[in-house]
Amino acid sequence: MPAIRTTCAYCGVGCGIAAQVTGERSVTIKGDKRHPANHGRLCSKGTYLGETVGLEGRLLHPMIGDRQVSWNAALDEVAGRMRAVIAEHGPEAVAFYVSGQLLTEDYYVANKLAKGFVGTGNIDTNSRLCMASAVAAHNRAFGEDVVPCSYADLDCADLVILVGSNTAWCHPVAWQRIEAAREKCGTKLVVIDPRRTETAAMADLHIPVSPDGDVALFNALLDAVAKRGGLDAQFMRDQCDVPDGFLQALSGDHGIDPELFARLVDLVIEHPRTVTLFSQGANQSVCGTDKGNAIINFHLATGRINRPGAGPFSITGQPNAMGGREVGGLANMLACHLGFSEAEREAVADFWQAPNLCAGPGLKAVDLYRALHAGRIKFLWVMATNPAVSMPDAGFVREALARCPNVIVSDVIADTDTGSFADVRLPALAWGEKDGTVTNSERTISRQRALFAAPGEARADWQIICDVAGRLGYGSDFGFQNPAAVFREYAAMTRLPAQAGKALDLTPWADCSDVDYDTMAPFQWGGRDVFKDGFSTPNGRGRLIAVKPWTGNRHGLVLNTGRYRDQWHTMTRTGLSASLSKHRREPLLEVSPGDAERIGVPDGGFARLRSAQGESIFRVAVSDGQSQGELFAPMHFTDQNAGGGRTGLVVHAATDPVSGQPGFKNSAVELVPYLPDWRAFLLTRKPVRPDCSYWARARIAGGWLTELAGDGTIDVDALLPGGVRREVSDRARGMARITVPAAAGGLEAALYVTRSGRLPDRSWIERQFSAPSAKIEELLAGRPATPQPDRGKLVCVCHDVGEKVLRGAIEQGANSLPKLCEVTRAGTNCGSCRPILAQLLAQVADQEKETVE
Ligand SMILES: Nc1nc2c(c(=O)[nH]1)N[C@H]1C(S)=C(S)[C@@H](COP(=O)(O)OP(=O)(O)OC[C@H]3O[C@@H](n4cnc5c(=O)[nH]c(N)nc54)[C@H](O)[C@@H]3O)O[C@H]1N2
Ligand SMILES: Nc1nc2c(c(=O)[nH]1)N[C@H]1C(S)=C(S)[C@@H](COP(=O)(O)OP(=O)(O)OC[C@H]3O[C@@H](n4cnc5c(=O)[nH]c(N)nc54)[C@H](O)[C@@H]3O)O[C@H]1N2
Ligand code: SF4
Ligand SMILES: [Mo]
Repeated sequence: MPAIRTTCAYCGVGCGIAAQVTGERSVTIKGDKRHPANHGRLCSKGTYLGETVGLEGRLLHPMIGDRQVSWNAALDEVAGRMRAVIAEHGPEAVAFYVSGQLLTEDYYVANKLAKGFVGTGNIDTNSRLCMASAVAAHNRAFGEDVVPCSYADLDCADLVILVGSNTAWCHPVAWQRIEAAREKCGTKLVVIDPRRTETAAMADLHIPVSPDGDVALFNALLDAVAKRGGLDAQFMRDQCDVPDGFLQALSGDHGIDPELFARLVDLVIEHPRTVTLFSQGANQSVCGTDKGNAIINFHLATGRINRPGAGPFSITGQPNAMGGREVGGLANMLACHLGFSEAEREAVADFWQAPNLCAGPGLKAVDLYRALHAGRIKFLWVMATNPAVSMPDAGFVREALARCPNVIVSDVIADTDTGSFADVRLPALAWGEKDGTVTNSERTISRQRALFAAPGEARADWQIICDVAGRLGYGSDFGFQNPAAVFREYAAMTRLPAQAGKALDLTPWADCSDVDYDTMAPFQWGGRDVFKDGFSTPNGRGRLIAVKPWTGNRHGLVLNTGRYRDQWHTMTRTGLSASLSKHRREPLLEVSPGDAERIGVPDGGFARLRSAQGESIFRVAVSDGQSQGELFAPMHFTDQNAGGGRTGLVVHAATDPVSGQPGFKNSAVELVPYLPDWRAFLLTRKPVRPDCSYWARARIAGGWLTELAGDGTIDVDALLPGGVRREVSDRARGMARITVPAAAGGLEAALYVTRSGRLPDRSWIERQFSAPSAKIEELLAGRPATPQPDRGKLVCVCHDVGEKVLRGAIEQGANSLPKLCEVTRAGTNCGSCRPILAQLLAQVADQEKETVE
């Protein structure tokens, strides 16, 4: 069988994949060399997609409560509940909360149903948590939500500035492109991030900006560049609207180490071809829209836009965040880049022949859940997102979900934190089964194609929505036969923005055949110079926006949150992969050495993180990448895989006044040490959900590794499966090592507990667990009889190479990245560990320098 060309399930880079189906639910994944986003490259998450396509944990049948029902019964139930709420409370009591992980076709019909037929503006998306500030900044500056850059600009820029973007972890293939440009053309790299991330450690210049200090920084940068004659006066005069006194009002006050700031200004003056790539450190802020405009101002005023290698480049998170923005999935947009003016409403009503077009914008996510909590919304349909985890102040959101009398959840996974609040759960097709289009960060539309038959009774999201629409009496408006039919209608609808002078125009696809759609090759709408004939504003000019530095409160500890390299969001799919689970196994709270000392939380210990919203326990990781007063926690962990590490419970729900996007990266918090009575780890074949104050579970080869900590006595019987046990314990030290041998000679389970001592090395025990026979005596001793070579901390997941092995190779002369990769094979597959390899090289070189001196 030939490989099927499709698109990665994860980030907004939107890499093409060539998938070779090898069995009923198995597939070999390779990068698609012909795809313009990646030219064959993939990161770790894309590479290991094959480990996540099994049916483990899938929701395969419609469920009302805990009862499996037929599709007819489930759809009747959903439509019946919705009709009853509309009849009694009006359409505005109905809300949809959707996701950038839907395909464009799903998104299009959801938006059409909500805004045109149910008549509620209350359809918002998790893109509110992600891209809303960039959208608002684009609309203010360009008159349309358009990203004026392409990945190819990264190849030919002289200077790349990353603002609030951990690109090496979150957009790894875009990062590989930046790396290649640096190697080939000497492109300079600046990273603006409060943390020294792996991305920042690789930069020519890292600016550890204070949380939300970006507007001040970019205003000051523009001021300094202006003073050094770096403005493009002609571009400003001919193509921009500049508010009166704009330049004079810029303050030179940047709050950065003056030496670092001077280096930044020099780099900018010396390198006119500049791309500023920004993501959540910019967007997820109470001043996120202003940050976006401060960045765009800099590009407009210096003419660093609409030319190769230059522009403000907002990079999207989810695979189809962009498609959702295009069809109009945000509550404050109507459809297809149109807003709610009388003329726009009329055009849309006419196009859809909509009986109930909503009157105006609906509620944005945070307000939507407030209305749910207050009982104003009585019906909520959640699709392809997990708000019980990912919304800020998630405890409040859980209360709101619990109060709502009608919660419908469409998901691919049976047990999710949000699903536990559902009255009806609908099984959707997952990546590898669904079929449609996505748009990536650079406006390239690609096909996601099905690799496998639909499992169980799962159905496509667009189909489920149309099925419900039919039951509401709108069958003829939602009678699409396939995703191609939805795409044709959407493409036809883009004549409305095109007629309104906007760039979004897919009308050539309006009458494509099913075959055209099936064979669609990736294409970029708007082209590389989308604004070459002017911006989308009424007068065609770009707008500089006067933005003021953020002056919020800055004392006490603040919590910054974000992502791990190898996990995706709430881990429903990446958490299934043993390879991806190696990188970070627990929710770590990263604390600066000074704060750790002051608060008394040692590395590897535990701490309780508290805020006005809620609290959770984390494992502490002392990190010199953190600045004093700033903590970092991952967003990924959920009730399904951890007790503790629940970041969303702690984050505040303050939002940007323009975009409504939450400020996930700057919450006031407190930290107190937590000293458990005991600590333990457990290896089991089946997943466990222990009852103790802290636990976190990770997938390993052959089963699960669970870390635990708690008070009182540990309930061994609740943790271990039945069967013969072998045990070694030392009551005085509160130490126990228990194994459950398997009949066939392997290991069924093992538990290691201590009250005050050290726990043994996990990696050796883990290997025993996946081996066909286990050395039970050695397992009870907690170590191998003959000492094993210590490979050090795992660095390369793909080729299983540890830090000590790498250091050894460097000392043996593999003193450059290519050499080190060649000798050890590390970094030669997905490339995600290459930043760490580079850091190791630099560290060893520094150490050698010190010894010589
Ligand atoms: N591995 C992985 N990749 C992903 C995802 C994933 O879950 N896992 N999710 C995808 C999605 S949906 C998204 S939105 C993207 C997000 O991609 P990124 O935006 O790169 O990821 P984050 O870790 O959320 O945050 C980026 C950085 O912002 C910094 N930051 C915090 N506050 C500030 C500030 O005030 N100013 C500045 N300049 N920086 C600040 C943080 O320290 C952090 O390093 O990743 C996508 N890719
Ligand atoms: N603290 C903190 N919180 C954050 C962030 C942060 O940086 N810090 N970042 C925010 C950002 S940028 C984002 S994008 C969000 C992401 O947060 P979420 O969207 O809540 O996270 P996911 O785990 O991606 O949720 C997707 C859900 O849809 C299911 N699913 C997957 N594919 C399909 C499908 O095809 N159809 C259906 N119906 N379901 C499917 C998955 O099983 C999963 O339950 O989190 C936000 N929350
Ligand atoms: S960079 Fe990685 S996660 Fe993102 S699309 Fe490409 S392979 Fe997928
Ligand atoms: Mo996102």
